[in-house]
Amino acid sequence: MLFSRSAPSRALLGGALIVALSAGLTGCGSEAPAVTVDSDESLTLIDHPGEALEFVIGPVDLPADGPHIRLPMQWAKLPFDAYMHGFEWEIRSGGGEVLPADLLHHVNLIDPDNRELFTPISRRVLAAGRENQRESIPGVIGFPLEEGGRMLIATMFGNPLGEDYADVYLHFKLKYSRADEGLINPMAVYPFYLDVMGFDGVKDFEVPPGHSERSYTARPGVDARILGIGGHVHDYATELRLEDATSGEVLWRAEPEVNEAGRMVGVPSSKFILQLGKKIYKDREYRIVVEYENPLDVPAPDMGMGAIGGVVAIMGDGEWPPYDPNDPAYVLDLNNTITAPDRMEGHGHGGSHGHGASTMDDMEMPAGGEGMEMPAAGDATDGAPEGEAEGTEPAGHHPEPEKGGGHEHGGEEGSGQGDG
Ligand SMILES: [Cu+2]
Repeated sequence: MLFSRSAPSRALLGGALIVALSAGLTGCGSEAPAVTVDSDESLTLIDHPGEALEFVIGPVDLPADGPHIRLPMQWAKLPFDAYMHGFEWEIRSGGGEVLPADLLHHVNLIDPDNRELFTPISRRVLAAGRENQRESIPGVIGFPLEEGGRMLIATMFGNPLGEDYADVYLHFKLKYSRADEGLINPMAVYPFYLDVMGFDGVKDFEVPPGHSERSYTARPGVDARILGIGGHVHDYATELRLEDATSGEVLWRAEPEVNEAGRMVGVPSSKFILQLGKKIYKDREYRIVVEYENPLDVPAPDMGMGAIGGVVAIMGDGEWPPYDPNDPAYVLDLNNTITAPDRMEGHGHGGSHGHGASTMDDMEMPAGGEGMEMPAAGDATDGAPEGEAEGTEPAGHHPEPEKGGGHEHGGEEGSGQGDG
């Protein structure tokens, strides 16, 4: 579904729809963070009727080679029911001039009112960065957006260019079709996300010399069919796969692409829509596995990651499990997500491991689609985190938890590219 660039109506949707978060967290206990909704002039929502909802985020000033600038988390409230079919974004000046895409580090959309497929944390809707400026899925499928639905938006700018930029805005368009506007609605699909490090804490880990692997096992919250899948790894990864933890059957396997220099370029993605998807069942366990072969005699400089993102359709009359606002994992994750702007940036990405382009930002879908990354909702029917991390690395190599921030892919940093 190509995005046709007709003249925007620039119908501003008004302050009531445009809200931002002034994160009022109620401690760090087991209560869900209280989210204070406030008006905020740094986020504007523009509807391009029948085409796209555009978030305009900014302005920020970005000094040459300056530090990453993470904006406070923002909220948008969706103005109507629709199906999302992809996105595209641009960086522009206040005067409308298109600026280099390098000025965006990443932007992540999170739906706090739905959960992930495999884990009880809030739904990762999409992650975009320098490597994926546009993604789309065929018009016959779409991610349902609900009127009044809340979308958390985490934006990080960066300026690796040797030149100052001032008055910089992100223009992010969610491409949509209105529900009930056609003869039939698209088939609903949902994003999902699974990480070898589980769903809380940092997402990168030390990669020792030689062979190592990491895995994580979890159950989906509903029977589903995987329609598209992609992944994200760092240098020296040799394989990323998703398998049935009981039978060992491999549902998806990818070997990362490397360039002449041996650096990771990306993870090939796959789509299964023509086979009606790879079925996964809520009473079965699935394991994500990443393998590394580090040729150095020291730990890999960029550390390691292993994550899968894709889209699923619910099977039969199954229902996505509701999120549990009191689930400790949900609470912890949302707290981490909301407070991320206040925390230190992590080691960032070395720029060598093809981030956005590779990880869940890279969902290829049929019909010439460019792919869309959408993590999905989850599992944990009884509220407790169900997965088990199974790193095979020597113990004691986990980076410090969250605080000093490694990357927070699952949550916050889905697609970021690095500090280069
Ligand atoms: Cu990474």
